[in-house]
Amino acid sequence: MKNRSRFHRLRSLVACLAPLAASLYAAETPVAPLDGGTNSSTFETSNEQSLPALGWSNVSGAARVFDLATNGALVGTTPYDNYEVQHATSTAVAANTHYRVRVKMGFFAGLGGATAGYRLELGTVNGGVFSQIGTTTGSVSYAGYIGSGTFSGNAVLDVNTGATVSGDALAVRWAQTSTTGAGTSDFFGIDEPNPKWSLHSLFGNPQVT
Ligand SMILES: [Ca+2]
Repeated sequence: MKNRSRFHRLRSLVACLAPLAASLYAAETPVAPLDGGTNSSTFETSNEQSLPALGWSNVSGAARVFDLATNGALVGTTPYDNYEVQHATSTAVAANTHYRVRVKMGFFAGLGGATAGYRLELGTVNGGVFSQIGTTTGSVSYAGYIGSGTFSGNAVLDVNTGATVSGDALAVRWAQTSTTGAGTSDFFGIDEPNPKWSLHSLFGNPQVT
């Protein structure tokens, strides 16, 4: 009887904790200023701006904010050339925190046929030096014209920090690492970069949405 009673108490405790876990899943806060609403995230500038612009800078190659279409995005300056960009945020890295970085990707091209590789990183910047916390890579195949709002893929990076962190400002890096090249879609780039943080959950990280 005693063991059965303990079992019931444990089951009640789990039932009580479930809503708490659900609320932790939902509690994601944007990393300013990449909040999904400012032009640093949306690139809706109604013009073309070479980097550095809107807090973004070139790491390698050359890129630009391009909004001479319905939807603005951040793309390379030279067709097919690989490039890497960075945004140093105004938010310091925190200990024991879950970060999720999302970015949409696509091609400023009417011509199909390309598959492009990418690398997405979260890190910190101190004195211009980038220190990586986490990274993910993948590839995206052409699905339509990003200028009219058709995205070809999404990247999601999940990172958990430990008990000790630098306290430096968070930074997001994204790179085009490969492309099919001439005769296929050019100008592969990003839109709506939107890193968020949430508390660690004892029940695992939230599902990708
Ligand atoms: Ca946009």
